Amino acid sequence: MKFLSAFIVFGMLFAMGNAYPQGLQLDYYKHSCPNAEKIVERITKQYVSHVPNFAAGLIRMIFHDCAVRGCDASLLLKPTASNNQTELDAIPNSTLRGFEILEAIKSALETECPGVVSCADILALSSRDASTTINGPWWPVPTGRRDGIISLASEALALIPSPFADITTLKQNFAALGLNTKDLVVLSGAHTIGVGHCFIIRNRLYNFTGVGDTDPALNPGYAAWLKTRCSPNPSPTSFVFMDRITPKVFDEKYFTMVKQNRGLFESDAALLNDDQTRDYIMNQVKTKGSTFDKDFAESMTKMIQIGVLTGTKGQIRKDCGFVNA
Ligand code: HEM
Ligand SMILES: *[C@@H]1O[C@H](CO)[C@@H](O)[C@H](O)[C@H]1NC(C)=O
Ligand SMILES: *[C@@H]1O[C@H](CO)[C@@H](O)[C@H](O)[C@H]1NC(C)=O
Ligand SMILES: CC(=O)N[C@H]1CO[C@H](CO)[C@@H](O)[C@@H]1O
Repeated sequence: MKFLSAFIVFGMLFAMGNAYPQGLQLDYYKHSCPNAEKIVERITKQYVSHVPNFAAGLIRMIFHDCAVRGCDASLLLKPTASNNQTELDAIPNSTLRGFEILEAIKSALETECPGVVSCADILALSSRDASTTINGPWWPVPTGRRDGIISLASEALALIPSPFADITTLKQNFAALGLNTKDLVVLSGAHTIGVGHCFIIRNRLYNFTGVGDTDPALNPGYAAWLKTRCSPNPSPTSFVFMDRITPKVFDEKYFTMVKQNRGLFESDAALLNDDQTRDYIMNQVKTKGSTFDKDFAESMTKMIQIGVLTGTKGQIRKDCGFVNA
């Protein structure tokens, strides 16, 4: 009997062809909402081709979602009277951007096929489409995620890695998500696009150990340049690009920055303090043979499957900002 059911399960997997262990599958909405993936792609491209930095916003957002309670769109839940401290209220989320894209997609999909496509899948698909829109890598996005109903600021604060973290802590943060040290260095390469706000590097530039000093791990010439962009009392909106060499291109130049001690955050610089992550960086900056695009696609494929809710778990939210009434 056991043998028979194992045989049936195997047969089913084989017949589906594209089943993923977590219960996701490619083109999950093929019958229930055949245009879903096209709609996500069209709207994402619309926004990202006008404002390429939105790609950075979406790629960061999928990380922050998957890092807390898995990729269940818990990140998108807005504070309510009964829970006024959702993930959105956590400090690391204070600079997220691109929510309007997800709202536009959700609203189009609710018109096309109401109550069918989850917010978690929308975010997973849209962040991939954002990458390809700026000529970044493509990765397969199996779908069938369902949306979570719990979102806690305290968890976001505990689980999203801090820009002040050292290499040991970063490795632990990633291990807790089922991601390894290679994933850590590869996914950090997302900092090839997008910005960092001055208030985050203020102490690194002006008061690293509390005596008015600068982080010695930061290239002095680069520190001097950063100080011209970020004052000791920066406005909350002032920022610099993380990859000053090619700020808007998805390439391996982030690793060149880190190698030259020009990584923006302590967490970027920390990648030089471990044999495996340092070796990876040195290999990417060689003139020939960066494997970054392919590696990024592989690590993203892993990341977007973390802790997903499938089957009868969770729900399909009608409004990504709120649990269904
Ligand atoms: C390794 C641990 C990580 C730390 C400590 C970290 C920290 C940060 C910080 C502090 C910012 C600046 C936010 C701002 O000032 O607006 C940032 C931006 C960003 N992060 Fe990370 N990050 C990490 C890993 C990742 C991963 C795994 C991804 C995605 C795969 C990612 C994607 C991004 C992107 C694209 C931006 C730019 C956002 C924008 O321009 O709107 N980061 N990160
Ligand atoms: C959030 O809720 C708690 C407990 O219900 C309350 O004490 C606090 O004042 C609320 N905070 C805000 C910003 O509304
Ligand atoms: C630098 O840090 C120390 C210790 O945290 C603090 O007492 C001092 O006020 C800071 N100085 C500036 C200029 O922020
Ligand atoms: C995008 C978003 O909702 N950001 C919020 C994140 O948390 C801060 C407080 O830490 C809020 O002020 C932001 O509005």
